[in-house]
Amino acid sequence: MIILNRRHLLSLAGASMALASCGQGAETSAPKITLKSAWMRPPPGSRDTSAAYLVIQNEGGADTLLSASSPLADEVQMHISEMKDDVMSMRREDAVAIPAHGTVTYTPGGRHLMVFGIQDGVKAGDKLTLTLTFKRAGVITVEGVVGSGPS
Ligand SMILES: [Cu+2]
Repeated sequence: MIILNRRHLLSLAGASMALASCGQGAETSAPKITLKSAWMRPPPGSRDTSAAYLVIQNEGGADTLLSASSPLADEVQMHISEMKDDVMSMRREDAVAIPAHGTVTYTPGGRHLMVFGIQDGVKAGDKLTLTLTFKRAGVITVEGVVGSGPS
């Protein structure tokens, strides 16, 4: 015989209610995505290429990041840096899985958004707008900064 104390019984009741309210369960429930901590390094010298970073937080079902863009640049690509035979290299990702109830972090040394064709005069302190398109959640925009880290 299994004896549960009152506290366990209450938490079990809470869990089953939460499952019931999910309806179809975590796999098929709608993604609930929040973008935060967006920033981009100022393009060095006369170059018009840089890298941008952000945190993709998902409190719902699984989704897929399909593309990114910014009004201050011609093109934004999803990239990932990898260490292979002591050499750091990067490759483009066409789609990035966003797990259910998970977080995907774009940070220096790992995943980054490669920003091409940055407009002249973009400098530290400027506002950064990034627009990400997800398979299920659609288009989501986040405001950030140009600088040495998230504001
Ligand atoms: Cu890159």
